Amino acid sequence: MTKGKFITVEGIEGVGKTTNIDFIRKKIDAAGFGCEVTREPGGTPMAEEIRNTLLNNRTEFVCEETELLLMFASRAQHLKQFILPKLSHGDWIVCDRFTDATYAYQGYGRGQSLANIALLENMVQSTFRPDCTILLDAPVEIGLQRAKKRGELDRFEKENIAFFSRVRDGYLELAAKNPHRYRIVDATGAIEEVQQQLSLVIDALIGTP
Ligand code: Z5A
Repeated sequence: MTKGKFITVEGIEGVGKTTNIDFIRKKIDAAGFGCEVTREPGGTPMAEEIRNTLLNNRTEFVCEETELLLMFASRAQHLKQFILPKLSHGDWIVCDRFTDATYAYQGYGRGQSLANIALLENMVQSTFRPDCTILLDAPVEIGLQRAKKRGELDRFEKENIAFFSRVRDGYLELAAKNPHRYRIVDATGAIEEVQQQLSLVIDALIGTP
């Protein structure tokens, strides 16, 4: 059986990851591949418990190293319990955020060492990397306006514009460093316009062995 493809969807909050992932899944399904949708942090019962620990609002100060290590603890569980077995079974996986989010948020956003993140990435993933990373990109003000419409904000969503600007710039730098893997989609326009661009990206992936 051919190994499935691992597609990650990234971007700042509110750019439309959740909205567009179902569209991507339907296109892959229509091409005749099994497709699973998952997310990070989370994706298995234990990893979802770690997600709650990470996202819950709390009065206790959260140490940056604790946040970074919990992201990778959740990822290790998700990768070994869910992602790798599904891919070897031939399924495609669309994942709402993965390790690029750690570089963007904990690295560029919080200022944690990118070299330490790379060490943890190699420890948890060895050489495993996404086949394609779709970066939904929009100005921070647009993303935050859309995210706020949804109601109560989690611990990350309460960060300020300067933080999200660093995260967005970080993603764009990661995309520039990894052009073979990244596809940037302009997420500023209407949903139909965004999905036209996504169609081209997914069609190209489906057509690639
Ligand atoms: N995090 C981290 O720090 N490090 C890591 O390694 C990982 C994660 C993996 C949880 O992520 C948090 O964890 C996240 C980063 C951190 N921080 N935050 N905040 P998450 O992915 O679960 O949560 P999120 O980023 O907050 O996702 P989101 O806010 O749900 O955004 P979204 O999925 O990109 O947006 P959406 O829900 O699809 O759309 C938002 C609204 O906009 C909704 O009402 C849509 O109908 C609307 N929308 C979407 N597209 C459009 C267009 N094109 N036009 C108009 N309106 C639109």
